Amino acid sequence: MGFLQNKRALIAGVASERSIAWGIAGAMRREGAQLAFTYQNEKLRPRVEKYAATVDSDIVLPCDVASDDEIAAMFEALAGRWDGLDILVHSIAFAPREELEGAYLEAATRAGFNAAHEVSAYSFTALAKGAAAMMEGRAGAMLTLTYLGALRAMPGYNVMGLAKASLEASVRYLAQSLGPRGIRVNAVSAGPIRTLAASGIGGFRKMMGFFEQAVPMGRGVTIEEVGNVAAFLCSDLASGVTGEICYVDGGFNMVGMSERFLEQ
Ligand code: NAD
Ligand code: 0WE
Repeated sequence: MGFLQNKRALIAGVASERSIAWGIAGAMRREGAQLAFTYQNEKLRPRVEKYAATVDSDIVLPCDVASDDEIAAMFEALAGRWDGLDILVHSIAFAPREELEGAYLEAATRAGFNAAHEVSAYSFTALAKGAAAMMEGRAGAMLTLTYLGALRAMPGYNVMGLAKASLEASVRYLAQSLGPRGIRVNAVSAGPIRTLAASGIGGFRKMMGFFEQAVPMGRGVTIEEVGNVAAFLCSDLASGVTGEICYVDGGFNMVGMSERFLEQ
C-alpha cells in the first residue's frame, strides 16, 4: 500500500511533462493518491487533460491564480467532485520576461515587481484560503516550490528572488496560521531543472555548468527526485514537519567552495 493511499491532492502548475508539478503528480499517484489538476489558460487545457488521464484523473479545472474569481470558481467546482481535500501543491511562478534580464536595479519596475509578487508569492496564500476550507477535520498538507535565489543573489533571477523570499516567509506564516487546524505547510527548494520556466531564461546552460561544478552530487536533480520529497512532505510520514524549506538540490545550497574547481 502506498503512503498516500486515500489522500486527495490538488496540483496547480502542470504545463508540460517536464514540469516539476508533473514529477510530483507521478510520485503522489504511485503512492496511491487521487489527483486533481488546474491549468492556467485554455491553451494548456487539452495538454493537462491528456496528462491527467494517464494518472487516472478526470478532474481538470481552469485557474489563473491572478484572479480571485477563477480561484473561487475552481474550488466550487472541486467541492462538487470531492467532499474534502488532503493535499495542495502550488508549483507556479511568473515574472515579466524583461524583469529577468540584466542587473536587478536596471530591470526592476513597479509593475513587474507587483506582477511577480502577485503570481509567484500571494497566489499560494490565495489558494491556501480555498484549500483550508476543504481540509477541515483532515490532516491536510500544503506544499510550494521555491529556489535558492530567495536567499542568495543570483544573476538575472532579480525580482523573482524577492518574490521567492516572500513565498518562503508565507510558508512560515501559513504554517503558524494553519497549525491549530492540523494543516501543515512546507516548501521544496529545488536545484535548477530544465523546464519551460527555466528554458525561458537566457544563459541557463552556463548557470547549469556552474551548478554542476560546485554541487556535491556532481549532477542536477530530476523532477522525479523533487516529486518523491514532495510526496513524503505531504504524507502522514511527515506529520511532525511544518514551516520548513526542504532542499532537493544535490547539496548545492550548503557548499562554500567548489572542490572540482580546485582540482582543475
Ligand atoms: P513550468 O513552466 O513547468 O511551471 C510553471 C507553471 O506556472 C506553469 O504550469 C504555468 O502555467 C504556471 N503559471 C504561471 N503563471 C500562472 C498563473 N497566472 N496562473 C496559474 N498558473 C500559472 O516550470 P517549473 O520549473 O516546473 O516551475 C514550477 C515551480 O518550480 C515554480 O514555482 C518555479 O519557481 C519552481 N522552481 C523551478 C526550478 C527550475 O529550475 N525549473 C527550480 C526551483 C524552483
Ligand atoms: O523560478 C524559476 C523561473 C521562473 C520564471 C521563469 C520565466 C521564464 C519566462 C518566472 N517567470 C518567467 N517569465 C517568463 O517570461 N526558476 C527557479 C528557474 C530559474 O530562473 C532563473 C534561474 C533559474 C534556476 C533565472 C536566472 C537565474 C537562474
